[in-house]
Amino acid sequence: METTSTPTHCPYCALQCGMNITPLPQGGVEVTERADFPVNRGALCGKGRTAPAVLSSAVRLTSPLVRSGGRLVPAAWGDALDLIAERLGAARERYGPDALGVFGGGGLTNEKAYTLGKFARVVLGTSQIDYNGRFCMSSAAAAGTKAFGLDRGLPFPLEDIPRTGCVILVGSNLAETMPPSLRFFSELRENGGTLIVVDPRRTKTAEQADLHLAPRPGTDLALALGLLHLVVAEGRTDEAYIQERTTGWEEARAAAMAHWPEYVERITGVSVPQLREAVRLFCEPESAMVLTARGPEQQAKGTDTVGAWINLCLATGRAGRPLSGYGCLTGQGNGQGGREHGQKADQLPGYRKLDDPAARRHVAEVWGVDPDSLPGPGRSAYELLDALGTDIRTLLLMGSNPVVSAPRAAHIEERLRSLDFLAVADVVLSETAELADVVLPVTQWAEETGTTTSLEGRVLLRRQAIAPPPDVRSDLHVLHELAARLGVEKGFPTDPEEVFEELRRASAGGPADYSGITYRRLAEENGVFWPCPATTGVTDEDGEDGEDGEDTVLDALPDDPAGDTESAVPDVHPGTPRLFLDRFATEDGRARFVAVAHRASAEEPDAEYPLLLTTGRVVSQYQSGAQTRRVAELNAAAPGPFVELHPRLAARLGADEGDPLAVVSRRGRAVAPARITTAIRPDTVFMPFHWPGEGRANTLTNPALDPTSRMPEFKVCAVRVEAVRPV
Ligand SMILES: Nc1nc2c(c(=O)[nH]1)N[C@H]1C(S)=C(S)[C@@H](COP(=O)(O)OP(=O)(O)OC[C@H]3O[C@@H](n4cnc5c(=O)[nH]c(N)nc54)[C@H](O)[C@@H]3O)O[C@H]1N2
Ligand SMILES: Nc1nc2c(c(=O)[nH]1)N[C@H]1C(S)=C(S)[C@@H](COP(=O)(O)OP(=O)(O)OC[C@H]3O[C@@H](n4cnc5c(=O)[nH]c(N)nc54)[C@H](O)[C@@H]3O)O[C@H]1N2
Ligand code: SF4
Ligand SMILES: [Mo]
Repeated sequence: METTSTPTHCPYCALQCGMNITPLPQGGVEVTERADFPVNRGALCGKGRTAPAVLSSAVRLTSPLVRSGGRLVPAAWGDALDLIAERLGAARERYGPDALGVFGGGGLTNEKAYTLGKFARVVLGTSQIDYNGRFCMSSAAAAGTKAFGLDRGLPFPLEDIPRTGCVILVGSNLAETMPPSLRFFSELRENGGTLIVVDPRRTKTAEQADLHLAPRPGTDLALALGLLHLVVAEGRTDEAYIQERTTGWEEARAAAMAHWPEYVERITGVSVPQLREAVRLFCEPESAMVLTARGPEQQAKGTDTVGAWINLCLATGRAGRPLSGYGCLTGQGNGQGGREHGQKADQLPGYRKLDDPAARRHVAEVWGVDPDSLPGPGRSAYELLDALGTDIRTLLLMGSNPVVSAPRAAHIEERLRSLDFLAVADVVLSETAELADVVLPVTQWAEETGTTTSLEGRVLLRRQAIAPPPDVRSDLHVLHELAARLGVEKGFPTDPEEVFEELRRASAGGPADYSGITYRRLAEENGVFWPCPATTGVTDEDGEDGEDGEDTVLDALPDDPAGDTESAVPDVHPGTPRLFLDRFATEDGRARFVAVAHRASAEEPDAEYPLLLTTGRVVSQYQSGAQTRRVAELNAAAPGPFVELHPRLAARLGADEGDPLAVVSRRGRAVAPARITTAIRPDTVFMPFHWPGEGRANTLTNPALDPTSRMPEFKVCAVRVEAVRPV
């Protein structure tokens, strides 16, 4: 492999920070600054900086493992793949295709997510595929689609943030979860704009805010409705905008008016003067934004909650206008692209719907199959995991570690154990891989090429910088080999660019249209924002235009209005950094209000479980920790779980800093040391979810699902906390 440095992107979060990777003469690689990528301008958080440690880690997987005599033992690739194909084939024979489950991840590149979805539908013929993005931003995606007709996390680049007047950041702790992005908010404040943070905890992010609202977990819906009530009562609505660009205002207004400020104060614990101050800060400037993250979204009413925040934007004319809008801060490295290309239960590539006949025809033609052979929509992530060992007999898992990250995790662990057969492709022996019958060692980010789509909707090229270890193969190789063994010789290439070329055709004319994007463009430009249709049409193999006459969402979208994405290649679509400036992507071009009302969380405190548990992240660990718990520097900074609680609650329990506490919910019991701080409400405790074992937060969480998005309620459940007495 060459020894020069390669510009690429971080393997972890959706910011997809740019970095250079340089192989070192003594082996290993060095991460160096890459200042040309505008999102991070060279800055990296500790996770990104130390990501190479996982490449050279002694505990990374370097050979396939097959269970034998109860233990996982090294095996040859051919044998491991034969075994998987044989077991999947046998289960299909015996129980039918829907007994074969597939589970993917939002960290997988577009090429992998696309191929995994195609593999499930074309090779296995199963409807039972979903992925961990369901646990991430699915509520925001559902609400965005409802309101705007299209879900792209941010409808504008992050670079717009410093120039708006006010940002309300709802349930995002980006100072820990996307540290380099904090710069945009500091610049906002330097420019005279204001930042409002809504979080039950006074987080590092909340400390940066001009106003911090600390609602009781699970009450963001009431909070947003209370703010809208005040907007109306204070005459701050934008009537002309509502008339011209929206529908459904009367119903939404009536619903909001039932949420009097005093009533909202009682539900949320946010005082009326604070509500008024928030409305003033949001409404006075010419432009403003609302950004949500997992706080309000990971609730059994997440879709309605995000809908209520969008209502606030619409009523004040703050969507689809320059420097104004609603956005969701998507989380995983390819959290955006991962939800567009078909690993989701109800979806086909290009953000098409699996139950749409025109979409089925288009994609079936690209895949060279009969549209009627494509299965229908399957179960959502939690429901799929919950069905393991009953309806679903085998599982192929790529890019997730549900033993740590799924809600009600002890139950899901037991479901995984009850499978007839589990195959896991991973880079390390995750807690889920430990349960597998076959484990396949796959290449990591710096050892392979692929595209990701960042939280801005910017499609990026992650380039291979180094050669993988000898006995490690790519996920695409795994799917190619399994397809061949299951009788499908063609259509599963191992070359990512070849996959991307097909993805372009499959996405052409769909909402997330990538047909005008090529690897060459991605290499020459700093990414391209979708939608980016091909200006001349993408040619199918049979020589016909990829477009099949469906209505394209592009009819509803302006060309790059700011004109700031100059293409190096003439006569190509420049991509679309900013959406909705002329019209929304709905049929009539108008944004839709939703009429929603406050409702309680699925589980409210009672005498037995008097407190609320909420969960989230710390800066030095990533997700289930499968990767970051293998990095010494990160482990030193964040060695294990903890229970964050208020001094008053600690005093009541007789607990001192560091004392072990048992947190008990209806699902189970977890034990972790106390971390006492006035930064949390006295009625709430917080646990990060990055660790397995005794301190696993997800032993406690409630799998109550949002009726629309099927998102579990990670952010609220009822618990009691007990001091653990030495025996
Ligand atoms: N260090 C690190 N960074 C990450 C990740 C990681 O694991 N570690 N994961 C990435 C991924 S996939 C994601 S999805 C993002 C997540 O990024 P964030 O959404 O910023 O992360 P969380 O910590 O889950 O939740 C954010 C905040 O929500 C608050 N919260 C809890 N309950 C409520 C509530 O009811 N209402 C409101 N308004 N707020 C509430 C929590 O106190 C927390 O501070 O981070 C990405 N970046
Ligand atoms: N209590 C609680 N639980 C939560 C959340 C919360 O806020 N609170 N947040 C939820 C959210 S937002 C998310 S996104 C999920 C995430 O939780 P998980 O889905 O468990 O995500 P990761 O830990 O990133 O798991 C990725 C796994 O895939 C492996 N991997 C990485 N790259 C690749 C690749 O290219 N190919 C393959 N085959 N494997 C790869 C990693 O080593 C790791 O084992 O957790 C959810 N769980
Ligand atoms: S903020 Fe996210 S993308 Fe940037 S270096 Fe950290 S983990 Fe990587
Ligand atoms: Mo996420």
